[in-house]
Amino acid sequence: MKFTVLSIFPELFDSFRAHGMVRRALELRKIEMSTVQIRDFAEGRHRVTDDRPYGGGCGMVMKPEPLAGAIRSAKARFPEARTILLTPQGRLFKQGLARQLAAEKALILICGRYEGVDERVGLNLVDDEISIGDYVLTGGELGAMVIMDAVTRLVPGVLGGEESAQKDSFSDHLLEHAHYTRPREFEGQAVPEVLLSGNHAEIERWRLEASLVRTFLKRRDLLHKRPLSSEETAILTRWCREIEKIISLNSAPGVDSSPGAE
Ligand code: 4FV
Repeated sequence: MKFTVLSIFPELFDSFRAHGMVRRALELRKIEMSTVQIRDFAEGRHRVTDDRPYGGGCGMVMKPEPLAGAIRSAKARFPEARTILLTPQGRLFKQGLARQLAAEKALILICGRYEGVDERVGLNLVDDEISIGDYVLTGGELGAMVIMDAVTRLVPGVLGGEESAQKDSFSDHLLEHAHYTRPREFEGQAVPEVLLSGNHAEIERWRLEASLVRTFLKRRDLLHKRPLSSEETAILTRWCREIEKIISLNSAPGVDSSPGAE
């Protein structure tokens, strides 16, 4: 995977590429990452990259010419690259999109600044507009880092044996189960016995149920989107039975506990 990042603050990526998994992926040559100073494509002594908005209003807009120059120079180096503009108007970045992008050979990530970039850039030179969330940032650089981080860990060979993207949260639209490590007892809280049992089938069952519980409690919307495996159906059915038993045994007198009663 070859990343090219276009920004007026390319130095922002120096620390990002020098630490952790991204650094290792660069060292293993699993990814390449180059930054382009958009100002290098701006005219004039001051290499201006922004200007006042037509129609008035506050703030400045990123000029089309320097951006177009930077995009075309990056495309000349990586003709197969997908060009992505980071913008709140883009489609929301999620694990599924990360998997799609990880299948590309090269990505050109365009980082806007100011109030945004001239609309004609998006219309003619951009394949995808992506947002990392419904909030407004001062620049697209953090979005570019989010995408590069999430995509890099999906590049085969980047995550070592002990790590795997297969069992990620959202990899199957379930939140990940709880994780524990030493010590066995921390401030009076013990690690669930099953995890110390060495019984891998039991441990897998516990982890699946833990994921289902978490997803049910924290992100029920995810459960509505995915087909249930027979094992998951069995787990949820057992919960329903237990909940119905509790209701039938303990519901306050006079409360209509029949299924469907509000
Ligand atoms: C953003 C987002 C974002 C908008 C104007 C940069 C800013 C400024 N990018 N997801 N949310 N971008 O807020 O990706 O140019």
